[in-house]
Amino acid sequence: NAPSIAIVGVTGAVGQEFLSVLSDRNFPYRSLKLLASKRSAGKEITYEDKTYVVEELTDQSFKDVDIALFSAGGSISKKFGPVAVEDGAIVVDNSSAFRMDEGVPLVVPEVNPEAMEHIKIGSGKGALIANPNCSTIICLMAATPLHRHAKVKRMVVSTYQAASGAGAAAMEELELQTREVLEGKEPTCKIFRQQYAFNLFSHNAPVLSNGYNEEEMKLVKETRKIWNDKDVKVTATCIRVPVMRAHAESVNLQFENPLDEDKARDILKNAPGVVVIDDRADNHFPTPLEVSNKDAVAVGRIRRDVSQDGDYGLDIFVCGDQIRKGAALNAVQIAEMLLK
Ligand code: 11C
Repeated sequence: NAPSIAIVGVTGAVGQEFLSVLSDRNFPYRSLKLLASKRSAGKEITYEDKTYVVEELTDQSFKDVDIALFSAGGSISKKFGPVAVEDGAIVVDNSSAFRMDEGVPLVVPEVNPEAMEHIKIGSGKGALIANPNCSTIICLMAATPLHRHAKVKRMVVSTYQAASGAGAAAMEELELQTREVLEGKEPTCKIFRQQYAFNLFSHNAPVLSNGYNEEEMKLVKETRKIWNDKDVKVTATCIRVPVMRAHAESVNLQFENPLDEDKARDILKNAPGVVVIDDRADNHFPTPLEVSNKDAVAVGRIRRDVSQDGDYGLDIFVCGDQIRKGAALNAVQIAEMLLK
C-alpha cells in the first residue's frame, strides 16, 4: 500500500528538488499534497503529468498523510511538525528545529540508518526524523567510511559553501550581482549585507559567544550525534563562496588507528554514494560544478597529512550538491527506508 505524501515548502529550492528526486527515484505514492504559505497557495505545479494546486499549510493539512517532507524553515517546522506527528504522519524535517532533540533520529542513510530502525510507517504513530545540515551530510558521506576503519579522533573542516544553502533568493542575488558587477553597476545586496559576486565571506549564520557561527557548531554537534560519539573532536570554519548549488569542504582527519592513503582511496571507492575523483597527474579533483545536480558526493585530494607522524592523518577534499544530497535526496532516502 503506497503512502500518502505531503511536501511542506514545495515552492522553495529544496521543495522543488523533493519533487524531482521523488520522480527520479520512482517513489511510490497513493496521493500527493503540495503545501506552502498562504502567499503561494493556489499556484499550480505539474508532477508526473498531473497538475496539483498548492494548498495553504494549516493545522488540518496532515489528516491522512503518512510521510511529510518539510523544508520551509525552522519556525514552520516547529509550529507544524508536531501537528503532523499528532495526526500520525512521519515527518522528515530538513530544518534545524529538532536535530539535536533527544529521541529525534538525525539520519544520513549511508551513515547511521540504525538510528531510525524503531520508526515504522503504518503503525498509526507519528514521528519526527531530522535531516542533518547540508555541510554535515556532505562531510560525513566521505569521513564516515574512513572513521569506520580507523576511528576519527579529531576532524578539522573548512567549507566553501554555495548560494543555494541560503535559498533560491540568494541564488538569484548571486546571478544578479554578477551581471551588475560586470556591467559596472553597484551590486544589489538584499540577502547578504556584502557583495557576494567575485567575493567570499564568513558564513552568514549568527555568530555565537564562543566566536563560532551556528553553521560551524552544527558540524561539531551533528557529527557527534550521528556518529554516536560524544568525544570526537570537531572544529570548523564555514565560508560562503560565489558558487551556485554545490558545497566544497576541505577535511583534515586524525585517526586513532593507522590508515594509509591507498587504503583510504580503496575504502572511498567502495563507499555507497561516493565517487573518487583523484587524478594527480592531470590535477583533476572534485569541483562544485561536476557534482551539481548529481546524487553522489565526490572526494579527492586524498593524501597523508605530513604534519602528523605515521599514517594517523589524512587530508581530503569533498564536493556535494547542497540541494540534492545535502537536503532533498537525503530526506527522500530516509523516506525510502521507511518503506523497506
Ligand atoms: C547553508 N547549511 O549552506 C546552510 C543552510 O541548518 O539546514 C541550511 C541550514 C540548516 O547556508
